[in-house]
Amino acid sequence: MAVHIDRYERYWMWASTGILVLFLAAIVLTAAVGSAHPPSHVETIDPEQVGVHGEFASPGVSTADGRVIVSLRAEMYVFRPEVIRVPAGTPVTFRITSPDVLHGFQIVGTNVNLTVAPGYVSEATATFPRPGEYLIVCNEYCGLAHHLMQGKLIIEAPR
Ligand SMILES: [Cu+2]
Repeated sequence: MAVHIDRYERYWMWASTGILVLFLAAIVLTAAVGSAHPPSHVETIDPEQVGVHGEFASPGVSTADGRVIVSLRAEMYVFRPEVIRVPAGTPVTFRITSPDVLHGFQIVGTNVNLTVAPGYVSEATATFPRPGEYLIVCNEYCGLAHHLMQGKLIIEAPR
């Protein structure tokens, strides 16, 4: 006994299956060709040890094999260091964590925008082609003086 499926119902079944296949193919294609991946960088840290030892106890700019690494602490209500100086035209990796509550790290006018959660290290890499200055703001409400929490990124001409 054959099940009767209405012609239009059959069309829509094929169409919806086709759309699913198309969307799956788009995910596979962007992952393989465009290197688009879901955020999976998970690095944990003991928030009580952040200010005691390790790179976040003495945050700042360091250089390792041609890469510039900026270690930062976001805490109520300041970024440490408050002023960051990096060279133009070099990839800069920002590594940031929090010893207290949730903060944000947004370099205004760029696509660097990280959520800074205690217990985790957030990381982003960006290259700044021209010398200049950027404002850094905390964009997660972190307490009464949240609106005062800001920093400055200075891009210097390479020497
Ligand atoms: Cu804040």
